[in-house]
Amino acid sequence: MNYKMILSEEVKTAKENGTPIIALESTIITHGMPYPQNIQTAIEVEDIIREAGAVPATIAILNGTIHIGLSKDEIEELAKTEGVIKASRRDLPYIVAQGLNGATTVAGTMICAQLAGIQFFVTGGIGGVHRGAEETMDISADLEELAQTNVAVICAGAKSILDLGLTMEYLETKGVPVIGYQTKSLPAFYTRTSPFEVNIKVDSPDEIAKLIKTKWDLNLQGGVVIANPIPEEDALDESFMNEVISKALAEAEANHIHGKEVTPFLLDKVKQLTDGKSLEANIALVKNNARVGAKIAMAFGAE
Ligand code: PSU
Ligand code: MN
Repeated sequence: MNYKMILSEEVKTAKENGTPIIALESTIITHGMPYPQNIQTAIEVEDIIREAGAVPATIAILNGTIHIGLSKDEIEELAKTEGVIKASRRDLPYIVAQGLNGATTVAGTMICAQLAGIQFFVTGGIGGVHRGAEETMDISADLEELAQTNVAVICAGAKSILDLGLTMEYLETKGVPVIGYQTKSLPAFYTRTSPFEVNIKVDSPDEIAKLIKTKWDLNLQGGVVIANPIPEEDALDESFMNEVISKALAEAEANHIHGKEVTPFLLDKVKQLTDGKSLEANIALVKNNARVGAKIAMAFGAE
C-alpha cells in the first residue's frame, strides 16, 4: 500500500470494543480558528465526546501519515505549525506521497474516516456552492464527498458566505439528505435560521440514527448532513451578520482571492469584522454539535 495510517490507542480500543467513534476535522484547527482558541476548542470538543460515551478521532496528515486520533501534543503542534496544507480530496495524494503535513477539510476528513471505518463526523460548517458560482464554478469538494462517501456529518448548517439555496439544490441533485435537528429551517452557522428549509425535521437522535442506517441498508452511497442550529444564547444577529458577510465577500473580490484560499479568507474577514464575536459563536456551535453528534452516534451503535 502506498500510504500509512495510524490509529491512536484510544481509537484502536474503541474499535475493539465497538464504542462509537466520531471523526473531527483539522482544517478547523489550522485555517478555521486562531491560536490558542483553536487548540482549546479542539481539546474541549474531544472531551465533550468522551463525556457522552463515544471516542473522538481528530484526523490529520503528519509527515505523510494519516492519523486517526491525535494526542494533545500533536494537536498543539498542528495548531502552531505554519504552512500546514489544507487537505481536501484533490490534495490528499500529494500530501501523503510527499510526506507533508495536511489539515483535512470536511471532504478530506470524510475520506480518511471511511478508510478507518468511522461513520460519524462532527464539525462546525460544511463547504458549499459559493455565491457567484454560476461564473466562478467555486463549489466545495465537500459536496461531492457527501455524495459518495458514507459518513454522517453533524454541523451547524453552512455559513451564508455561501449561496445556501444553491448548496441545497446541489445536495438534492446528489441525493444527500439534509436533516434539521429539531428545526425546519436550514441553520446558517451563526444564526439558527435562514430563508431555506431543510428536507426533513427530525427531533430525536434515535430517529436520525435510524434514518442513516436505513440509507446505508438501502445501499445508497454517500453521507447525510445533520444540521444542528447554534444554541439560542450564542446566536448572532442575522442582519448584522448579513452586513458583515457582504463586506467580507466584497474584500475577497477586490483582492482577487480564488481557489482554496476563498473560504479561509472569508472566515478570517468575518472574524475581524465581528471583533471576535463570530469566533465565540463558532466555538459554542462546534461544542453543541459534539453533544448532538455523540448522542446520534450512541443511538446508532445501540440499534
Ligand atoms: N466552513 C466553516 N469553517 C471551516 C470550513 C468551512 O465555517 O473551517 C473549512 C472546512 O474544513 C471545509 C472547508 O471543509 O473549509 C471548505 O473549504 P472549500 O470551500 O475550499 O472546499
Ligand atoms: Mn472552493
